[in-house]
Amino acid sequence: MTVTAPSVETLASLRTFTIELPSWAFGNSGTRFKVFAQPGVPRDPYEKIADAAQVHRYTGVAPRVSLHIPWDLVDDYADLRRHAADLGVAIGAINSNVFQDDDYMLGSLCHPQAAVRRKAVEAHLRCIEIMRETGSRDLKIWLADGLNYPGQDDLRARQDRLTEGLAEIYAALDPGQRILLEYKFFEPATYAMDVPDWGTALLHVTALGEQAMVVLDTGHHAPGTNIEFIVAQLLRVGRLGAFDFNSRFYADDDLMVGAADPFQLFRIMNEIVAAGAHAPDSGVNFMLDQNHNVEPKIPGQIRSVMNIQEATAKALLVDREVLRAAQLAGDVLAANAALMDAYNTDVRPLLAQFREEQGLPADPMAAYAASDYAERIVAERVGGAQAGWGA
Ligand code: PSV
Ligand code: MN
Ligand code: MN
Repeated sequence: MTVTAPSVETLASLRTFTIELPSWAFGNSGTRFKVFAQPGVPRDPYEKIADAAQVHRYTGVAPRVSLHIPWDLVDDYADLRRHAADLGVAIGAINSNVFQDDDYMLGSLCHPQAAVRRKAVEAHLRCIEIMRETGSRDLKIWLADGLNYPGQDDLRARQDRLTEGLAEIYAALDPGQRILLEYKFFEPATYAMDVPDWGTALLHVTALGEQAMVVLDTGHHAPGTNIEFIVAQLLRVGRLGAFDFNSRFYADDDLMVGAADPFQLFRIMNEIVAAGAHAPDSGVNFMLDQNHNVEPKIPGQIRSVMNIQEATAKALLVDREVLRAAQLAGDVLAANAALMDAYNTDVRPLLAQFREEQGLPADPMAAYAASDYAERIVAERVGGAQAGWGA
Protein backbone atom coordinates (compact mmCIF):
# COMPACT_ATOMS: atom_id res chain seq x y z
CA MET A 1 0.00 0.00 0.00
CA THR A 2 1.34 3.40 -0.96
CA VAL A 3 -1.66 5.40 0.24
CA THR A 4 -1.39 7.05 3.64
CA ALA A 5 -4.35 8.71 5.34
CA PRO A 6 -5.07 11.56 2.88
CA SER A 7 -5.28 15.13 4.09
CA VAL A 8 -8.01 17.46 2.91
CA GLU A 9 -5.27 19.66 1.42
CA THR A 10 -4.84 16.99 -1.26
CA LEU A 11 -8.18 18.23 -2.59
CA ALA A 12 -7.14 21.91 -2.72
CA SER A 13 -7.48 22.08 -6.51
CA LEU A 14 -11.07 20.79 -6.24
CA ARG A 15 -12.04 24.19 -4.85
CA THR A 16 -12.10 25.73 -8.32
CA PHE A 17 -13.38 22.64 -10.17
CA THR A 18 -16.93 23.17 -11.48
CA ILE A 19 -19.56 21.12 -13.30
CA GLU A 20 -22.20 22.45 -15.72
CA LEU A 21 -25.76 21.11 -15.54
CA PRO A 22 -28.10 20.47 -18.50
CA SER A 23 -31.46 22.27 -18.38
CA TRP A 24 -33.10 19.23 -19.95
CA ALA A 25 -32.16 16.98 -17.02
CA PHE A 26 -34.84 18.77 -14.98
CA GLY A 27 -37.64 18.30 -17.49
CA ASN A 28 -39.67 15.19 -18.09
CA SER A 29 -37.90 12.53 -20.10
CA GLY A 30 -38.35 8.96 -21.08
CA THR A 31 -37.66 6.36 -23.67
CA ARG A 32 -39.22 6.06 -27.10
CA PHE A 33 -41.80 3.84 -25.39
CA LYS A 34 -42.99 6.17 -22.64
CA VAL A 35 -42.30 9.47 -20.91
CA PHE A 36 -43.13 9.17 -17.22
CA ALA A 37 -44.23 12.57 -15.99
CA GLN A 38 -43.01 13.55 -12.54
CA PRO A 39 -44.95 15.99 -10.33
CA GLY A 40 -43.33 19.38 -9.79
CA VAL A 41 -41.31 19.28 -13.00
CA PRO A 42 -40.43 22.74 -14.44
CA ARG A 43 -42.87 24.31 -16.88
CA ASP A 44 -40.35 26.61 -18.55
CA PRO A 45 -36.63 27.47 -18.71
CA TYR A 46 -36.97 29.79 -15.70
CA GLU A 47 -38.08 26.91 -13.52
CA LYS A 48 -35.41 24.61 -14.95
CA ILE A 49 -32.77 27.13 -13.91
CA ALA A 50 -34.35 27.41 -10.46
CA ASP A 51 -34.01 23.65 -10.03
CA ALA A 52 -30.43 23.67 -11.28
CA ALA A 53 -29.68 26.40 -8.73
CA GLN A 54 -30.73 23.97 -6.00
CA VAL A 55 -28.02 21.56 -7.11
CA HIS A 56 -25.49 24.37 -6.86
CA ARG A 57 -26.85 25.47 -3.51
CA TYR A 58 -26.18 22.08 -1.91
CA THR A 59 -23.00 21.07 -3.74
CA GLY A 60 -21.35 24.45 -4.34
CA VAL A 61 -19.77 23.22 -7.58
CA ALA A 62 -22.50 23.50 -10.22
CA PRO A 63 -22.69 27.22 -11.06
CA ARG A 64 -23.70 26.98 -14.76
CA VAL A 65 -26.67 25.62 -16.71
CA SER A 66 -26.56 24.63 -20.40
CA LEU A 67 -29.55 25.50 -22.54
CA HIS A 68 -30.91 23.61 -25.55
CA ILE A 69 -32.41 25.73 -28.34
CA PRO A 70 -35.34 25.57 -29.19
CA TRP A 71 -36.28 23.49 -26.12
CA ASP A 72 -35.36 26.51 -24.00
CA LEU A 73 -36.80 29.29 -26.14
CA VAL A 74 -37.74 32.46 -24.25
CA ASP A 75 -38.59 35.99 -25.38
CA ASP A 76 -35.84 37.73 -23.49
CA TYR A 77 -32.50 36.04 -22.85
CA ALA A 78 -31.10 39.03 -20.99
CA ASP A 79 -33.96 38.54 -18.56
CA LEU A 80 -33.26 34.80 -18.27
CA ARG A 81 -29.62 35.63 -17.63
CA ARG A 82 -30.63 38.00 -14.81
CA HIS A 83 -32.93 35.35 -13.38
CA ALA A 84 -30.03 32.88 -13.30
CA ALA A 85 -27.72 35.42 -11.68
CA ASP A 86 -30.34 36.20 -9.03
CA LEU A 87 -30.31 32.51 -8.16
CA GLY A 88 -26.51 32.37 -8.00
CA VAL A 89 -25.88 30.58 -11.30
CA ALA A 90 -25.01 31.52 -14.89
CA ILE A 91 -26.09 30.31 -18.30
CA GLY A 92 -23.44 28.04 -19.81
CA ALA A 93 -23.23 26.37 -23.20
CA ILE A 94 -25.92 26.84 -25.81
CA ASN A 95 -26.81 23.54 -27.50
CA SER A 96 -28.15 23.80 -31.02
CA ASN A 97 -31.01 21.51 -31.88
CA VAL A 98 -31.33 20.82 -35.58
CA PHE A 99 -32.93 17.42 -35.29
CA GLN A 100 -36.57 17.94 -34.40
CA ASP A 101 -38.06 19.58 -37.48
CA ASP A 102 -39.58 17.50 -40.26
CA ASP A 103 -37.20 19.31 -42.61
CA TYR A 104 -34.28 17.57 -40.94
CA MET A 105 -35.39 14.01 -41.69
CA LEU A 106 -32.43 13.47 -44.04
CA GLY A 107 -30.01 15.63 -42.10
CA SER A 108 -29.25 19.24 -41.29
CA LEU A 109 -25.79 20.63 -42.17
CA CYS A 110 -25.19 17.51 -44.29
CA HIS A 111 -28.61 17.45 -45.96
CA PRO A 112 -28.57 16.94 -49.75
CA GLN A 113 -30.72 20.06 -50.32
CA ALA A 114 -29.14 23.48 -49.96
CA ALA A 115 -32.35 25.02 -48.55
CA VAL A 116 -32.33 22.69 -45.55
CA ARG A 117 -28.62 23.25 -44.98
CA ARG A 118 -29.30 27.01 -45.02
CA LYS A 119 -32.04 26.60 -42.43
CA ALA A 120 -29.63 24.63 -40.23
CA VAL A 121 -26.89 27.25 -40.57
CA GLU A 122 -29.40 30.00 -39.69
CA ALA A 123 -30.47 28.06 -36.58
CA HIS A 124 -26.84 28.09 -35.44
CA LEU A 125 -26.44 31.78 -36.19
CA ARG A 126 -29.49 32.40 -34.00
CA CYS A 127 -27.78 30.37 -31.25
CA ILE A 128 -24.74 32.64 -31.49
CA GLU A 129 -27.00 35.69 -31.08
CA ILE A 130 -28.50 34.07 -28.00
CA MET A 131 -24.99 33.41 -26.67
CA ARG A 132 -24.28 37.14 -26.87
CA GLU A 133 -27.35 37.81 -24.73
CA THR A 134 -26.70 35.04 -22.21
CA GLY A 135 -22.95 35.65 -22.00
CA SER A 136 -22.25 32.07 -23.07
CA ARG A 137 -18.84 31.06 -24.34
CA ASP A 138 -19.70 27.72 -25.95
CA LEU A 139 -21.91 26.70 -28.87
CA LYS A 140 -22.29 22.94 -28.61
CA ILE A 141 -23.16 21.22 -31.86
CA TRP A 142 -24.43 17.68 -31.97
CA LEU A 143 -25.94 16.63 -35.28
CA ALA A 144 -28.35 13.74 -35.70
CA ASP A 145 -27.23 13.64 -39.35
CA GLY A 146 -26.48 10.30 -40.86
CA LEU A 147 -27.65 7.52 -43.14
CA ASN A 148 -29.79 4.49 -42.49
CA TYR A 149 -28.87 2.69 -45.68
CA PRO A 150 -25.72 2.27 -47.77
CA GLY A 151 -26.15 4.34 -50.90
CA GLN A 152 -28.76 6.61 -49.33
CA ASP A 153 -26.47 9.61 -49.88
CA ASP A 154 -22.86 10.29 -50.76
CA LEU A 155 -20.65 9.86 -47.68
CA ARG A 156 -17.91 12.17 -48.95
CA ALA A 157 -20.24 14.87 -50.24
CA ARG A 158 -21.88 14.99 -46.82
CA GLN A 159 -18.50 15.66 -45.20
CA ASP A 160 -17.90 18.48 -47.69
CA ARG A 161 -21.30 20.02 -46.90
CA LEU A 162 -20.54 19.73 -43.20
CA THR A 163 -17.20 21.48 -43.65
CA GLU A 164 -18.92 24.31 -45.49
CA GLY A 165 -21.73 24.74 -42.95
CA LEU A 166 -19.43 24.61 -39.96
CA ALA A 167 -17.12 27.19 -41.55
CA GLU A 168 -19.99 29.63 -41.96
CA ILE A 169 -21.06 29.15 -38.35
CA TYR A 170 -17.48 29.45 -37.14
CA ALA A 171 -17.04 32.72 -39.02
CA ALA A 172 -19.92 34.22 -37.01
CA LEU A 173 -18.28 33.54 -33.62
CA ASP A 174 -17.09 36.46 -31.53
CA PRO A 175 -13.55 36.35 -30.16
CA GLY A 176 -13.63 34.21 -27.03
CA GLN A 177 -16.60 32.16 -28.22
CA ARG A 178 -16.09 28.54 -29.17
CA ILE A 179 -17.70 25.79 -31.20
CA LEU A 180 -17.80 22.45 -29.41
CA LEU A 181 -18.40 19.61 -31.86
CA GLU A 182 -19.86 16.43 -30.37
CA TYR A 183 -19.48 13.02 -31.97
CA LYS A 184 -21.62 9.90 -31.62
CA PHE A 185 -21.04 6.62 -33.36
CA PHE A 186 -24.67 5.49 -33.56
CA GLU A 187 -28.23 6.74 -33.19
CA PRO A 188 -30.42 7.99 -34.66
CA ALA A 189 -28.81 6.93 -37.94
CA THR A 190 -28.28 3.21 -38.12
CA TYR A 191 -25.69 2.83 -40.90
CA ALA A 192 -23.43 5.88 -40.77
CA MET A 193 -23.45 8.96 -38.57
CA ASP A 194 -21.82 12.01 -40.16
CA VAL A 195 -19.77 12.84 -37.04
CA PRO A 196 -19.32 9.33 -35.66
CA ASP A 197 -16.01 9.53 -33.83
CA TRP A 198 -13.36 11.73 -32.26
CA GLY A 199 -11.16 11.48 -35.34
CA THR A 200 -13.84 12.99 -37.58
CA ALA A 201 -14.65 15.64 -34.98
CA LEU A 202 -10.95 16.48 -34.61
CA LEU A 203 -10.49 16.81 -38.38
CA HIS A 204 -13.38 19.27 -38.56
CA VAL A 205 -12.40 21.38 -35.57
CA THR A 206 -8.78 21.53 -36.68
CA ALA A 207 -9.90 22.77 -40.10
CA LEU A 208 -12.08 25.42 -38.44
CA GLY A 209 -9.43 26.98 -36.22
CA GLU A 210 -8.39 27.65 -32.65
CA GLN A 211 -11.93 28.43 -31.45
CA ALA A 212 -13.25 24.95 -32.23
CA MET A 213 -12.94 21.99 -29.90
CA VAL A 214 -14.22 18.43 -29.53
CA VAL A 215 -16.89 17.37 -27.01
CA LEU A 216 -16.61 13.90 -25.57
CA ASP A 217 -19.95 12.44 -24.49
CA THR A 218 -19.13 9.36 -22.45
CA GLY A 219 -22.19 7.52 -23.79
CA HIS A 220 -21.28 7.91 -27.46
CA HIS A 221 -18.76 5.12 -28.00
CA ALA A 222 -18.84 1.45 -28.87
CA PRO A 223 -18.82 -0.83 -25.82
CA GLY A 224 -15.27 -1.50 -24.70
CA THR A 225 -13.84 1.74 -26.13
CA ASN A 226 -10.93 3.06 -24.09
CA ILE A 227 -12.35 6.51 -23.42
CA GLU A 228 -9.46 7.70 -21.27
CA PHE A 229 -7.17 7.16 -24.26
CA ILE A 230 -9.31 9.57 -26.29
CA VAL A 231 -9.20 12.04 -23.40
CA ALA A 232 -5.40 11.80 -23.26
CA GLN A 233 -5.10 12.22 -27.02
CA LEU A 234 -7.41 15.24 -27.27
CA LEU A 235 -5.65 16.87 -24.31
CA ARG A 236 -2.29 16.32 -26.03
CA VAL A 237 -3.40 18.31 -29.05
CA GLY A 238 -5.29 20.91 -27.03
CA ARG A 239 -8.69 20.09 -28.51
CA LEU A 240 -10.67 18.66 -25.62
CA GLY A 241 -13.30 21.37 -25.20
CA ALA A 242 -15.84 19.66 -23.00
CA PHE A 243 -17.39 16.52 -21.61
CA ASP A 244 -20.99 15.45 -21.69
CA PHE A 245 -20.87 13.13 -18.69
CA ASN A 246 -23.34 10.33 -18.19
CA SER A 247 -23.16 6.57 -17.94
CA ARG A 248 -24.49 3.73 -19.96
CA PHE A 249 -24.91 -0.01 -19.90
CA TYR A 250 -25.92 -0.74 -23.49
CA ALA A 251 -26.78 2.32 -25.56
CA ASP A 252 -26.73 6.09 -25.05
CA ASP A 253 -28.52 5.56 -21.74
CA ASP A 254 -27.84 9.03 -20.24
CA LEU A 255 -27.77 7.57 -16.73
CA MET A 256 -26.17 9.26 -13.76
CA VAL A 257 -22.43 9.54 -14.34
CA GLY A 258 -20.46 7.02 -12.34
CA ALA A 259 -23.51 4.82 -11.85
CA ALA A 260 -22.60 2.16 -14.39
CA ASP A 261 -18.82 2.16 -14.28
CA PRO A 262 -17.21 4.27 -11.54
CA PHE A 263 -13.81 2.82 -12.39
CA GLN A 264 -14.05 4.17 -15.94
CA LEU A 265 -14.97 7.57 -14.56
CA PHE A 266 -11.91 7.41 -12.30
CA ARG A 267 -9.67 6.47 -15.24
CA ILE A 268 -11.02 9.45 -17.21
CA MET A 269 -10.53 11.87 -14.32
CA ASN A 270 -7.07 10.42 -13.74
CA GLU A 271 -6.07 11.56 -17.24
CA ILE A 272 -7.63 14.96 -16.57
CA VAL A 273 -5.83 15.42 -13.25
CA ALA A 274 -2.54 14.12 -14.63
CA ALA A 275 -2.70 16.88 -17.26
CA GLY A 276 -3.91 19.52 -14.78
CA ALA A 277 -7.02 19.90 -16.94
CA HIS A 278 -9.37 20.12 -13.96
CA ALA A 279 -8.06 23.66 -13.42
CA PRO A 280 -10.57 26.34 -14.47
CA ASP A 281 -8.24 27.83 -17.09
CA SER A 282 -7.78 24.49 -18.90
CA GLY A 283 -10.64 25.27 -21.26
CA VAL A 284 -12.34 21.94 -20.57
CA ASN A 285 -16.01 22.44 -19.71
CA PHE A 286 -17.20 19.55 -17.50
CA MET A 287 -20.86 19.20 -18.36
CA LEU A 288 -23.51 16.64 -17.60
CA ASP A 289 -25.81 15.28 -20.30
CA GLN A 290 -28.33 13.13 -18.52
CA ASN A 291 -31.97 12.29 -18.20
CA HIS A 292 -33.61 11.05 -15.04
CA ASN A 293 -36.46 8.90 -16.26
CA VAL A 294 -37.25 6.86 -13.16
CA GLU A 295 -35.51 8.77 -10.36
CA PRO A 296 -36.19 12.26 -9.00
CA LYS A 297 -34.31 14.80 -11.05
CA ILE A 298 -32.73 17.28 -8.63
CA PRO A 299 -31.27 14.55 -6.39
CA GLY A 300 -30.25 12.68 -9.56
CA GLN A 301 -28.16 15.69 -10.55
CA ILE A 302 -26.76 16.11 -7.02
CA ARG A 303 -25.69 12.46 -7.01
CA SER A 304 -24.05 12.86 -10.44
CA VAL A 305 -22.09 15.91 -9.32
CA MET A 306 -20.95 14.06 -6.20
CA ASN A 307 -19.87 11.05 -8.26
CA ILE A 308 -17.64 13.24 -10.42
CA GLN A 309 -16.19 14.90 -7.32
CA GLU A 310 -15.44 11.49 -5.83
CA ALA A 311 -13.69 10.26 -8.97
CA THR A 312 -11.69 13.49 -9.17
CA ALA A 313 -10.75 13.31 -5.50
CA LYS A 314 -9.49 9.76 -6.02
CA ALA A 315 -7.47 10.91 -9.02
CA LEU A 316 -5.95 13.63 -6.85
CA LEU A 317 -4.85 10.97 -4.36
CA VAL A 318 -2.73 9.17 -6.93
CA ASP A 319 0.88 9.49 -5.85
CA ARG A 320 2.27 10.77 -9.16
CA GLU A 321 5.90 10.45 -8.07
CA VAL A 322 5.49 6.84 -7.04
CA LEU A 323 3.55 6.15 -10.22
CA ARG A 324 6.17 7.73 -12.46
CA ALA A 325 9.07 5.99 -10.74
CA ALA A 326 7.29 2.64 -11.11
CA GLN A 327 6.53 3.34 -14.77
CA LEU A 328 10.13 4.29 -15.53
CA ALA A 329 11.41 1.23 -13.70
CA GLY A 330 9.04 -0.97 -15.66
CA ASP A 331 7.46 -2.09 -12.39
CA VAL A 332 4.06 -2.98 -13.77
CA LEU A 333 2.55 -4.13 -10.49
CA ALA A 334 3.70 -1.09 -8.51
CA ALA A 335 2.46 1.28 -11.21
CA ASN A 336 -0.93 -0.40 -11.30
CA ALA A 337 -1.04 -0.41 -7.49
CA ALA A 338 -0.43 3.34 -7.39
CA LEU A 339 -3.65 3.81 -9.33
CA MET A 340 -5.66 1.13 -7.59
CA ASP A 341 -4.70 2.26 -4.08
CA ALA A 342 -6.10 5.70 -4.88
CA TYR A 343 -9.19 4.27 -6.57
CA ASN A 344 -9.91 1.97 -3.63
CA THR A 345 -9.70 4.77 -1.07
CA ASP A 346 -13.03 5.83 0.40
CA VAL A 347 -12.89 9.59 -0.19
CA ARG A 348 -16.37 10.31 1.13
CA PRO A 349 -15.26 11.39 4.64
CA LEU A 350 -12.56 13.58 3.11
CA LEU A 351 -15.08 15.22 0.76
CA ALA A 352 -17.49 15.76 3.66
CA GLN A 353 -14.73 17.60 5.50
CA PHE A 354 -13.82 19.49 2.32
CA ARG A 355 -17.41 20.68 1.92
CA GLU A 356 -17.82 21.69 5.53
CA GLU A 357 -14.67 23.78 5.34
CA GLN A 358 -16.36 25.78 2.59
CA GLY A 359 -19.59 26.21 4.52
CA LEU A 360 -21.39 23.59 2.44
CA PRO A 361 -23.43 20.67 3.75
CA ALA A 362 -21.26 17.60 4.38
CA ASP A 363 -23.94 15.48 2.70
CA PRO A 364 -25.65 17.39 -0.13
CA MET A 365 -28.15 14.57 -0.79
CA ALA A 366 -29.32 14.61 2.83
CA ALA A 367 -29.38 18.41 2.98
CA TYR A 368 -31.58 18.65 -0.12
CA ALA A 369 -33.87 15.88 1.19
CA ALA A 370 -34.24 17.79 4.47
CA SER A 371 -35.36 20.92 2.61
CA ASP A 372 -38.97 21.41 1.58
CA TYR A 373 -38.09 22.31 -2.03
CA ALA A 374 -39.41 19.08 -3.55
CA GLU A 375 -42.79 19.45 -1.81
CA ARG A 376 -42.96 23.14 -2.68
CA ILE A 377 -42.51 22.67 -6.41
CA VAL A 378 -45.10 19.91 -6.48
CA ALA A 379 -47.57 22.27 -4.79
CA GLU A 380 -46.62 25.35 -6.78
CA ARG A 381 -46.16 24.04 -10.29
CA VAL A 382 -49.70 23.20 -11.16
CA GLY A 383 -51.18 24.21 -14.47
CA GLY A 384 -49.31 24.78 -17.68
CA ALA A 385 -47.54 22.13 -19.64
CA GLN A 386 -44.55 20.59 -17.98
CA ALA A 387 -41.35 21.00 -19.92
CA GLY A 388 -39.89 17.80 -21.15
CA TRP A 389 -37.19 16.38 -23.33
CA GLY A 390 -38.10 18.02 -26.57
CA ALA A 391 -40.38 20.72 -25.17
C1 PSV B 1 -27.20 13.28 -28.37
O1 PSV B 1 -27.34 11.94 -28.01
C2 PSV B 1 -26.84 14.12 -27.17
O2 PSV B 1 -25.82 13.52 -26.42
C3 PSV B 1 -26.50 15.54 -27.54
O3 PSV B 1 -25.60 16.11 -26.62
C4 PSV B 1 -27.83 16.19 -27.46
O4 PSV B 1 -27.79 17.58 -27.44
C5 PSV B 1 -28.34 15.57 -26.18
O5 PSV B 1 -27.93 14.23 -26.29
C6 PSV B 1 -29.78 15.70 -25.96
O6 PSV B 1 -30.15 14.99 -24.80
MN1 MN C 1 -24.38 14.71 -25.37
MN1 MN D 1 -26.17 11.46 -26.18
